[in-house]
Amino acid sequence: MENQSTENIKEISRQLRRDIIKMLVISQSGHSGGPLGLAEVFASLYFKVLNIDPKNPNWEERDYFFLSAGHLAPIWYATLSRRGYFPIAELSTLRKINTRLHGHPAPHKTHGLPGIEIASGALGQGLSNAVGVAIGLKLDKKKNRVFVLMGDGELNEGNIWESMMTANHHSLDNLVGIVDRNFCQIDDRTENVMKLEPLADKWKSFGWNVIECDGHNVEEFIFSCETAKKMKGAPTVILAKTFMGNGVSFMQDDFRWHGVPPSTEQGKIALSEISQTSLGDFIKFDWEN
Ligand SMILES: Cc1ncc(C[n+]2csc(CCOP(=O)(O)OP(=O)(O)O)c2C)c(N)n1
Ligand SMILES: [Mg+2]
Repeated sequence: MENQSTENIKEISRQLRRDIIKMLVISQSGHSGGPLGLAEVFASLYFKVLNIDPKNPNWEERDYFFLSAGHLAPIWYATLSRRGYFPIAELSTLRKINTRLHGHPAPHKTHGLPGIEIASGALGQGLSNAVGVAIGLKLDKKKNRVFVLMGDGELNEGNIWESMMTANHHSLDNLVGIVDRNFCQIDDRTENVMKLEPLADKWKSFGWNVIECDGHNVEEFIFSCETAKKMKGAPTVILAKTFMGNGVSFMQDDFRWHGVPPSTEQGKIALSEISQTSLGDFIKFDWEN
């Protein structure tokens, strides 16, 4: 497990946002809003919380991570490369022909990336995948944990609620769900498309422990994960409040940025708003100084 300080994790979060903007400006295709809103969550998971070994992605003792909402791939790709799963320069191949950085994630064995266990993109399936693995680990008396990240709009999928029941039925205290609670989805605010509130009460009524936190506050999010790990007898969900497009003023909290990339001009502004870090960019545009 990497054990970075919270200050370093904040620095890494800024770098991940820069990476996302650059990947999307280059590809001119892909999702901006959700990925930008998850920089602190991914930096905290991969640089503090998860028990993983990037040099040995299939390590038997690893914690499993599933990205159920596969369209959030750009933040996962940026994080995996910064954590050492594959070369950082490869980020410039997002959505290109023959890339391993597909629009939606694919596992290594099907020309995807190391660290990706299963394909996602069809919403609603990741929690079922995670429940299956968590049951298997329990049967094998293993200590590995299973983390799964879902979008809030994704919770409209009925499949999610079936696996919520299953996780409770099997007392899966080795399972941690994380919901990206940004109140936005593909074409409107979540509460206009399909009302989710009172969301915490719904998870509780399905037998889950519920932790609510600020998904942009690294200390709070890490504390929530550590608390979730200690819970016994039932699965835990972390409802992480985030803002779509966080860090870029003209994208912030605006569902219209769900699935479009910034133009070059917009990318320039975005990068100027996301401060430089000391970690180093994978590409410098000619308009950067
Ligand atoms: C089964 C299925 N239905 C519909 C879609 C199309 N779709 C992609 S993302 C999305 C909205 C997801 O909302 P949310 O999980 O909140 O993600 P965010 O907009 O916050 O990034 C939809 C409906 C899909 N990918 N899979
Ligand atoms: Mg959402």
